[in-house]
Amino acid sequence: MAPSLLAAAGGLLLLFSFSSAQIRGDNLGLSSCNPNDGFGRYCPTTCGVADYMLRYLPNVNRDLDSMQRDLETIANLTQGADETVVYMKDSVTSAQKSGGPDTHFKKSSSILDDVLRFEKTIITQEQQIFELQNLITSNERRMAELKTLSIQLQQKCSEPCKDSVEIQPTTGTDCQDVANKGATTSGLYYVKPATATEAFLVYCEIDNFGRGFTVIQRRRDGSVDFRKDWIQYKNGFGYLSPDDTTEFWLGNEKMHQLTATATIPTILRIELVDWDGTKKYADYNMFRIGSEADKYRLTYGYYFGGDAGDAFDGFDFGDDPSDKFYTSHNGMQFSTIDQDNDKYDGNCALQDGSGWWMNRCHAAHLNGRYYQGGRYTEKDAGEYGYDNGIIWVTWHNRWYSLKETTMKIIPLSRITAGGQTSGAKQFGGLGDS
Ligand SMILES: [Ca+2]
Repeated sequence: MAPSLLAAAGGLLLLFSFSSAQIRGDNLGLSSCNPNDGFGRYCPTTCGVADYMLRYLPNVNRDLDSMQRDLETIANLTQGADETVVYMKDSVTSAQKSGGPDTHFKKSSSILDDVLRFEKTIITQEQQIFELQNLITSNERRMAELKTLSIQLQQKCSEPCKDSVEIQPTTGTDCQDVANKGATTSGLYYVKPATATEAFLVYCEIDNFGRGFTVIQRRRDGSVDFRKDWIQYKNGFGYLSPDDTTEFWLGNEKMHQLTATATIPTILRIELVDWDGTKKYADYNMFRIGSEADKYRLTYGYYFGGDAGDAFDGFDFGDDPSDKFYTSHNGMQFSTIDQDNDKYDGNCALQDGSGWWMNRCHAAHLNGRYYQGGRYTEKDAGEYGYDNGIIWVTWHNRWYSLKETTMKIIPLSRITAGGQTSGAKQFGGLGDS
């Protein structure tokens, strides 16, 4: 029994050290997985799988280590038993060798003691074996569970991940191009501006006039945290949805590609909804986002109209005569919590927890923190206590955070020709077109 147990223990040790080595091997490289939460709502990402594995690994490794220790203990005990057997054999031999009945009696009682001790050892070992068997069973069960989970994950990820999201077949350089090609439904489309190396997904808002707005920013319920770093603002974050139900930032690089190469002037339309459900808008002509080398600088020609007022031009808060100058946004570079490109001693983006074309700092701030109900105070604003909500100060003051925002672009020609009178009225129908 002892040798076979040893063999079994050895086999188990081998088996488990092999499995644990394998899992640890898989772990290599995954720990440096760079999370990218851009638009991956419907399929588990590589990072998601890695996170999942990493969460499981420590427990499994711990269990394996503890099993290994138990097995070593058992191996040691078995060796002890072997030694006892050898000792007993020796005792018997020496008893046989020595003569005299008296010595025989002494020897036999000593052998009896040894037998009793040995029996005790056996009982202890049996107990240990029983416990070990339980441990093995529970570990086997756990391994089986892990295998099932891993198979489930594999099944989820092996085929090209099938999103239930409908992506429209028409493609173009932007949403107006898509609409020009006959697309009439708002939804998700692939577009590829002239300088883009690959097509990317956008939400196109296509109205009854055949106008195709490319949506570049959407806030609606605070479900996405807009406190992101430079890379995230560059690549975009949040979620695109075919029914316009989610929040996102399309990404500075894509916004640059969409606007910088346009041959006709681009209109930026900003649509805002407050907590009473009132909707207002502001249009800017010749809207352009610079390259990353120029820190995605915002420029526009002029305020083109709207009923929300021209907050991009700055605002006189009454604190200082320079207020308006230092809160205007035209010509400002983009700043994030980790990249300070503003006109202020500190980092506006860090203090306000957002990414935006900060001056010193803002009169418009559509990537601000989401405040349910709208009204907030310096105290609510956290560590720095500055106005950090979703602000359009020519409509509501800076301690009022808007409920919904949309930033979308369209060629100027489509605003002025056909459906031009529908500017404000059309916005009245936001969401039901
Ligand atoms: Ca600064």
